Amino acid sequence: MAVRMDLFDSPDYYQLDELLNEEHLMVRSAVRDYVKTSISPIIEDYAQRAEFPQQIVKQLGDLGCFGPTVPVEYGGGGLDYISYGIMMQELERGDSGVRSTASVQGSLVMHPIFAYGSEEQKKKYLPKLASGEWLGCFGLTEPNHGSDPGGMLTNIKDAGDHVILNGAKMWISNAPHAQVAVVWAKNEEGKIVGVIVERGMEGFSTPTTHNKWSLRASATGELVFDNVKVPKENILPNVIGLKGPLGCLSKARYGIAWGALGAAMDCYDTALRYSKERVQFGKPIGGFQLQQKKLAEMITEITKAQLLVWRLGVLMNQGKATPAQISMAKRNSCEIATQIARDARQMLGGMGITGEYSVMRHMMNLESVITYEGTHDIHLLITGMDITGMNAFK
Ligand code: TGC
Ligand code: FAD
Repeated sequence: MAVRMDLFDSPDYYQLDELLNEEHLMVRSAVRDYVKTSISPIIEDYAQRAEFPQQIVKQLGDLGCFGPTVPVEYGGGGLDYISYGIMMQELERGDSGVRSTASVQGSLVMHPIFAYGSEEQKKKYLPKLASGEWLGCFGLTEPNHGSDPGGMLTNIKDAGDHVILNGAKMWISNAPHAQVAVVWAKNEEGKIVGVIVERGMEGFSTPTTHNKWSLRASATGELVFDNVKVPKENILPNVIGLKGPLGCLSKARYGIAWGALGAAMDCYDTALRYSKERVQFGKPIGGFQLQQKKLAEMITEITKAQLLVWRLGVLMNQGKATPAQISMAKRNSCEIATQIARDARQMLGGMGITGEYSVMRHMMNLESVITYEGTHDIHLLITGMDITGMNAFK
């Protein structure tokens, strides 16, 4: 079953396009065209079958969606953070799983290699990851350490010219198809380090996670390390401690703040169009006050969130955005997108539960998006700690 023809028209209630430069608009137009022609026609089928559309890896690489802020000399796009945000918004407008593929590759795999890697590591991995020749994944979460990654048990032990890696990661996006994994593990001093693990290393396996009702077109898996011999040259030399993975999460959370908004915009646009076409009691349902309330609240929240992520993008470009500011935007976009998807689904009545429209898929996807990269509650506590100076986590 294919989703209906993609008629998406982006809401711009406060003329925010005037805040974008020519490069931003070109990026948006290229990614929007790609989503309309290559994602919307196929994504519903893949989601229904719970299958990852592997062809998108090369396509996203060709389009420049992997590592857009990484310098051109390493295969990245050399673009600014607003362009990166717009890309994530447009991809997630199509499907959160497609955006996930790009966020993981760019922010969680290429970024740590770029920011913390040796020159040899950068030259070896970044161009292949940027082009989509290789797919990467990021292993932080463990079965018993999700919100509290600092307690991780995965570990490395020194064995001369290599280390021995043991442990397990779970809920890892892209894992079943990845050639490369950036894995966070404790060394013998109990300090967290990043290790690049390649498919084919003996003792390394990536079992698929089945039975998801969310992000069905994104492949999720485990990373299992059973005495894996990893050459020491695969350890990221320039970072130690939890700030390594958390620094990557800041980049990815920024992308999600824009991305979840894309899903919200698609749900709003779909509900608005439907409300003008669907007639009950002799008039379009958009003429009833209760439906207008939903639409009016959706566009208000979308407009507020658009302003928030745009300003955050400016701060990112200036190197001034704080992790707590990023948390606020990630949390807000996920919250409003989840609510908008639920309201849009109701506005579509029975049709809203079918794959004929994108809203139920977005609604289910957003349950993952509001959970991964730090849950809704964790981001609230980050804001709470930032404004009070008191830590309510522990
Ligand atoms: P805490 O003591 O607060 O911090 C440890 C060190 O890290 C620094 N730091 C950050 N650095 C950069 N960016 C950030 N966002 C940072 N947040 C903290 C901090 O300054 C400190 O540095 P230093 O030099 O003093 O050592 O750490 P904690 O153990 O108390 O934990 C804090 C907490 C709970 C906020 C954090 O661990 C957290 O964010 N938990 C949520 C876990 C999470 O987000 N996991 C995501 C897994 S990856 C994923 O979900 C990918 S989905 C991808 C997709 O498909 O799109
Ligand atoms: P828990 O940490 O067990 O939390 C359970 C509940 O307790 C939550 O509501 C949480 O908010 C709450 N809670 C926890 N601590 C506190 C506290 N101190 N105070 C108040 N409430 C608290 N991880 C990766 O490393 N790489 C990936 O690529 C990746 N991809 C993912 C893809 C999908 C589809 C999903 C669902 C997850 C993915 N994750 C990934 C894992 C994700 O980051 C974690 O699921 C998330 O961080 C939450 O961890 P948890 O599931 O263990 O929940």
